[in-house]
Amino acid sequence: MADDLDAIRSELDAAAAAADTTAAIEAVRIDFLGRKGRITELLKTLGALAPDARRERGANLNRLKTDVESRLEARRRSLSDQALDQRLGSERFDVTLPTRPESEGRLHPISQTIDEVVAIFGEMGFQVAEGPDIEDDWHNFTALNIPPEHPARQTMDTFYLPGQPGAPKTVLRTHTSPVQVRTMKILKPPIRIIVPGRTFRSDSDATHSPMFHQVEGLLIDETTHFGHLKGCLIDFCRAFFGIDNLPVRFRPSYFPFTEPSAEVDIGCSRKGGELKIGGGDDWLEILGSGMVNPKVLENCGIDSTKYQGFAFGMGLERIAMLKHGIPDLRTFYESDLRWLRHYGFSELSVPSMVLGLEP
Ligand code: 2NL
Repeated sequence: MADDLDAIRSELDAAAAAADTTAAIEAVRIDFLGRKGRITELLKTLGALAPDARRERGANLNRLKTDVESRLEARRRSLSDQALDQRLGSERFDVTLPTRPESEGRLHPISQTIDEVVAIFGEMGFQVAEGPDIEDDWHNFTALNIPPEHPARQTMDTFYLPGQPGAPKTVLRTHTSPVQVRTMKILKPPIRIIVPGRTFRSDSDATHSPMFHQVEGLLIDETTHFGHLKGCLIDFCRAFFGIDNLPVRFRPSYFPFTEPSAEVDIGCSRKGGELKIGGGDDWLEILGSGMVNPKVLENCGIDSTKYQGFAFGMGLERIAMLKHGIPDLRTFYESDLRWLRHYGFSELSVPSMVLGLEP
């Protein structure tokens, strides 16, 4: 009786070996195990046997059935391995080929300088704040203790927008300070922010553009004092210009929004008309600063008997020109691609002066 099963087994071996597509393998499966398949038909005859014979024949048939399944599965796997080997043998991929040329864009020196300044103050715990280019008179001037008769308010310095009758006067912000004003009105101290952004003044010549960029900073806490202002700005100047022992000098000055106020100079030399930052016996002004005037704190809803702080501001074009030797302010806004290729920065260049803060 088992002989007929051995015969089926050898027929299976031949059929499986001959099947060289998945469709052919499926046809073999149907031939043996399908609803009218040869093994299926044999299983149907079991009922006619005596119990002992049925048990033995049943076990043999079931073994044969699983053998068919595993034989066909092995055949399927061997076919797909063969197909893969063939692809790997015929397809070639040259990993030594150079990549296709791609043109990499450049970061504008203003964007790069903002990134650098943000990286340095970010290390010191400052956050970046932003606000609108169009401001009302109160946020741009009044809150900052800039009196109505102050020359900065004159039309010759400020772009006034055509107003609506009865509505507050609006201007293109002349500095980024209104963003600090808005932040003080919203946040409770301690406050540590820097505000980079576009600013506007009605002024245009070789060293002034009607649109330019500033970064201002503000730090307010209960015990903040002038020593903190000095330490913070000395660290900034040294990190930004990448010179560890850069001389930094604080020179008394006046701003309506700070008291006392100081201009900050860095050491430089001007030999033979060439400016060199660092050594030498000359000074170069790079930013303005001071302790926030208590009137400004009160205007912004901060208790000036409990809190005090310092603020500073600088022109981004100016510090970018000094650091990178860019001679002409007007070239910043000409969108000349040759200029950008020369003075621009790769997006992959990480602001390196973060390391300048390390001891
Ligand atoms: C400069 C001088 C400065 C500030 C900006 C400021 C802002 C608030 C309160 C107090 Cl909300 N001060 N800003 C303070 C001192 C100097 O800028 O030469 N900028 C180009």
